Amino acid sequence: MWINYTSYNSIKTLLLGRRSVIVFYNLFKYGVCVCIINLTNKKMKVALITGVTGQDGAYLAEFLLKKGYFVHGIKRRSSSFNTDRIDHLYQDQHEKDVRFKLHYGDLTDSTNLIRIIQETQPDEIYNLGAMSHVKVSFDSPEYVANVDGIGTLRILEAVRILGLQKKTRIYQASTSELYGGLPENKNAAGFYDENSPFYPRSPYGVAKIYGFWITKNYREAYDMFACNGILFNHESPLRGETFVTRKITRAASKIGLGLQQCLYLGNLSAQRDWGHAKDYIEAMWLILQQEKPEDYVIATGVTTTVRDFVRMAFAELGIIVEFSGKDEQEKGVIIDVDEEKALALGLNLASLKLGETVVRVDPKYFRPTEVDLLLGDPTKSKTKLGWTPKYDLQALVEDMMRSDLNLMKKDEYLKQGNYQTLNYFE
Ligand code: NAP
Ligand code: G4F
Repeated sequence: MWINYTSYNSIKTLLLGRRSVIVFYNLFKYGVCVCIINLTNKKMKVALITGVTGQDGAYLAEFLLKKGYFVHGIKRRSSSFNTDRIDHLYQDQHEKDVRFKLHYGDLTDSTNLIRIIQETQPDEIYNLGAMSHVKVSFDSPEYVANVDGIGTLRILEAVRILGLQKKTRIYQASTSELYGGLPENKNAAGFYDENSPFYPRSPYGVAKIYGFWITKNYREAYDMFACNGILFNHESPLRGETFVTRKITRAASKIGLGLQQCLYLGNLSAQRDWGHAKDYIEAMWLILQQEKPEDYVIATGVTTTVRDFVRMAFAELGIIVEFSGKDEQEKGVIIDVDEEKALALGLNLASLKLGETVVRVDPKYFRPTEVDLLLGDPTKSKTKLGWTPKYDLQALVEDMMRSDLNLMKKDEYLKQGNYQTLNYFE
């Protein structure tokens, strides 16, 4: 009100023709004040992240905090600490200016979600919580339907019940698993894009397809700002240890350090479009900053076999692996060693012999139905969102290997000191 009042007075003075220079000066001064006040009083945006303890949740929380958001995260109650990935962000809640708060919750619990959303009044919700392992979804299909499918509905309904449709924007973590890798469903250029048909091949994919459509339906039915990010595989040093890339980078590091003999994998010929999670969480944010709610494919546009990922990971240590044999008999053997590279990393590869087998196939990792190939077309996200990923596959492998080698070196030191270390084999 005082802004209007002062502007009114200044204009009146101007019209009355008294000391017009001073009046202009006043108007300018007040203009500057208004700008400064507007900038400093600009309301802090509030985000709520489900799945904040996961790979993407951790990177997204850090990203939003850097952008000045107040970030609320939902974590599940567990019998031991499950916040490793976000502990560096967490503040003592008694301190001033705390901008990161965790709430106990679960996507299977509507009342809990309604209460958290009511308390936090978020401008943006990122629904990243999920049972996200495709192979495990064959073991617990009902649970995955409840969390990944109906969980999405619970978030959307909570926002509607609370009358927040016009305030709260919702990001739904959809997935390239929706496409199922059927060759005939690719576009003319050989990619999956926003218009490619879906054909999910796992209970996870089927649950996620419900999440996709219910998000789209609520957008159309209730005019909500609810969007799907159809994200292709994205990895990082924070990737869960049982996903194939992390399993490989951890095992390669251990083998290089002499802490493990052999890595057992499933389908080596599967092809994935692998990007870096740090790039992908930025795309999530961009999707919610647009004028209109829409769905976007986030991908690199390059696909690689599991076999080649193995080669790239070992090569980071100076270990050259080649594959021979077929199907279950296929194996990865050391054919060369770059001693200089290894030494520069502080590795002594003397115990590794040429011809030694370091990768074997174990059919227990095969899936009842497999997605053979994924390759996404990021044209829309690059042109409309202005999304520009910083990592290519080589940079991703380097980042993961650097991190896992450091991690495993800690185990090596502990072992040398006769302390016990854990294996965490799957
Ligand atoms: P992630 O590392 O497995 O994290 C999943 C998160 O969901 C964890 O915080 C987990 O909590 C939480 N969660 C699991 N069950 C829950 C429940 N019942 N209620 C509330 N939270 C629950 O997965 P991510 O790689 O970060 O992926 C994030 C999202 O993107 C997921 O929805 C995933 O399906 C989807 N997505 C991932 C990719 C990818 O390549 N990474 C690609 C496309 C889509 P705990 O820590 O307690 O287990
Ligand atoms: O690393 P993965 O388990 O990832 P998958 O199944 O592609 O799913 C991931 O990406 C999806 C996006 O497309 C997400 F929606 C989902 O939440 C998850 O993040 O397996 C990748 C490929 C598969 O073809 C699998 O059969 O690697 C093959 N693979 C071969 N050996 C293996 C293994 N996968 C795992 N996890 N472990 C193995 O030993």
